Amino acid sequence: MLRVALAIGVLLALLGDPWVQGCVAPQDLVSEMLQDLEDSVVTDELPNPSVLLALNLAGASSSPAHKLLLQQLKEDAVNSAQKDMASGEVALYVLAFLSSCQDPQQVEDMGLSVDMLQILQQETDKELVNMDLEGVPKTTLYSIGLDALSLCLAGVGGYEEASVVLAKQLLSLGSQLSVDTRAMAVLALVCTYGRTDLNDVQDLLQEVLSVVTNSFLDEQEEKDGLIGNIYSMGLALQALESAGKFYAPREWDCAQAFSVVYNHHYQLPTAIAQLLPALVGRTYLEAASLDCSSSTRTSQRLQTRLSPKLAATSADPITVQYSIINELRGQHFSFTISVQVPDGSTLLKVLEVAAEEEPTVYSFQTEQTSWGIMVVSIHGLAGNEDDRTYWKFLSGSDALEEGVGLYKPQDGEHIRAVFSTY
Ligand code: B12
Repeated sequence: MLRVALAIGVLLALLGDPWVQGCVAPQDLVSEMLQDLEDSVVTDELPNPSVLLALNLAGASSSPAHKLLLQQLKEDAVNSAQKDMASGEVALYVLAFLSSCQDPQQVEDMGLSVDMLQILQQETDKELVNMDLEGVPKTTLYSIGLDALSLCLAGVGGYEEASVVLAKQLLSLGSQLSVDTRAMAVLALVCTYGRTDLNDVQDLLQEVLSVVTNSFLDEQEEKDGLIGNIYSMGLALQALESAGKFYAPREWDCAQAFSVVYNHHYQLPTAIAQLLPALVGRTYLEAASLDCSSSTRTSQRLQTRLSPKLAATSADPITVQYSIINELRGQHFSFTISVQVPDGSTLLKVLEVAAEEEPTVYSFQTEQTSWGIMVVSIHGLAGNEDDRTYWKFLSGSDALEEGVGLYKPQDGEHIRAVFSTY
């Protein structure tokens, strides 16, 4: 087994250089990612619209997994869009349906029908009203980006207003906004720029698109290809691929940016789903203009993968300090515990062991989301969308770039969960 792994390692090293030459990823990598996305479609989990969107953009629309996922999303849409979905979620469903050549105004399942565009317009209005009254959206600016993009691609009203709000926020908040939020906004603004007839709106969008895309290029130059972190690269690449004319005549060294993502092994389906379109030279902007009659998937999945056993965790225990801190709401508290877990454990294991050892202090609750397990409550204190609070995880003073289900602490590390606002 070790010999096979070494042989693959040598092969990958030999293949390494040519991979980075162009700005379309090697077919083996694309096939592997497509397979991971298809494998993520299972009957008993929440359907993920980003995965369907990515499958469609990558031309993989004829598999049983694609069919099942489309069916699951329709079922979910007719059952919960009207009562349970926030604007960004509705927007993602609209993108997924558009990219499957399904009419989002008439999503049907089990004799029920729902107009997702009408719901999207209503939910976007609520975001903008909140923005007007409170200075912050009902959910997030990221979601307003998704809303504006979906409305624009669907060709219905409301996207110009949302785009202008976004553009002004981008100008005033600049790099205080995450790369993910700015990249999603770029996609929305590029779409609006292409559709609006209003000259003053076009001028504003042109200015903002130039500022934001140039800031991405600056960051890429400073950080050897990285824009934000490895999980924002998918959207950042899509933004730069779609907005070339706004940073022209400046050139984009796309190979440098692509090399960053080739050096990381993405596992989470949502991370892969945001990245894969960019790796095949596509962006979310093409979601409504795909030819659904043909599926272009040609290559076979990379047959030999490194055995997961090679990455298996050893049983040696490590010690992790874990603190929970609330200095924000109600009764303030701060507790710290030292926990032993096997080396290679995820942070979730640390939280579980702490909760087993002192349940009255460290008990916590989680929710399954498109990015995996999110911690929603600790010590009886829950994050709340209305007052924009959540449990933020830090190592020392650095915010973690992964959730508890993925992040693996080191021996001696001090993890802090701090009740925060966003
Ligand atoms: C907005 C946002 C948040 C908001 C969500 C608030 C809200 N009500 O919408 C807040 C501030 C709470 C948040 C928190 C965190 N986030 Co966040 N978030 C995002 C962002 C920018 C957009 C997500 C979104 O709205 N999608 C659209 C909606 C329609 O889709 P959705 O699936 O319904 O969205 C839900 C999930 O995305 C979930 N969520 C948001 N962040 C995270 C992170 C993790 C690990 C999980 C499991 C779930 C989750 O909240 C959304 C709303 O319910 C993404 C960027 C991206 N590229 O996707 C980062 C992103 C998903 N977040 C990330 C991270 C790291 C975190 C934190 C772990 C940061 C920290 N150090 O504490 C925490 C989660 C901690 C915990 N308690 O478990 C990473 C995840 C990377 C990874 N490998 O898992 C991303 C990709 C940003 C990045 N590039 O680093 N986040």
